[in-house]
Amino acid sequence: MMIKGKFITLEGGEGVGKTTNMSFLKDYLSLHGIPVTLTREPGGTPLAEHIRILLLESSDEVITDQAELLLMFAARAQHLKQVIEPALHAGSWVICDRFTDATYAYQGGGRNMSAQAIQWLENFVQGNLRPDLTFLFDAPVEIGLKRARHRSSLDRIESETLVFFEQVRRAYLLQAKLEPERIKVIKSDQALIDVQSEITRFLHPFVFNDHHS
Ligand code: T5A
Repeated sequence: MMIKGKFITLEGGEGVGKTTNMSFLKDYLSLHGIPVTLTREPGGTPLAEHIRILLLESSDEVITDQAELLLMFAARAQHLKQVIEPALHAGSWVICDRFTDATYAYQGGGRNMSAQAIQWLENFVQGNLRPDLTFLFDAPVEIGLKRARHRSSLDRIESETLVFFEQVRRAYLLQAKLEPERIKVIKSDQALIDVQSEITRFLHPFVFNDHHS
């Protein structure tokens, strides 16, 4: 079946503003008559949301790195079949708060899991499906963590060390360097209005080239 919608993902470290800017993106697309589906990872379906709880809740049992990686992809497999692919086939644009770039950054960069293993799972679970456009919200680690801490108590992954989050940030920025066409880096340690004008600068040509051509 042909994919008619576009797949946009929002990425970045903790508290950098992905969720805050999701409604801005939705409003922009809706204003241009584009149907939008909003979703998130890990999560997006009842089963995948259960997996999210398993992943983010602190527990006495230490989750192994391999189990964490496989749970991320188990949630993703369900989410893709139940939500993302049907929406794209129906012509909706999908905006997803985190996707596989987060796996490369957190499990790859943060946990040092092999990129080949992640790539194998990516191909197995997603086939050819990749995001069409990704916004990477980037800010110094301390700023994002401070915002996240201010918003609510920290979950299992948010309670990792600063070194871990520096590795995550480095991995994300490296991905953006390797794929500059798809991944647009948004400087997120500035006022929200400036963050959103940067988003618009990239989103506008994307919408007009792809939707109105
Ligand atoms: N994970 C996920 C993996 O390890 N591997 C994977 O494959 C996937 C998919 C959950 C965790 O799962 C991990 C990564 C995560 O640790 P999540 O729920 O998306 O993923 O995680 P968080 O990053 O924790 O989500 P947050 O909601 O904390 O961060 P956001 O969405 O980036 O930030 P947001 O929008 O909630 O903003 C945080 C606060 O900052 C303020 C907001 O008002 C809010 O209070 N804010 C600003 N303040 C000032 N200036 C600005 N420009 C601001 N922008 C936002």
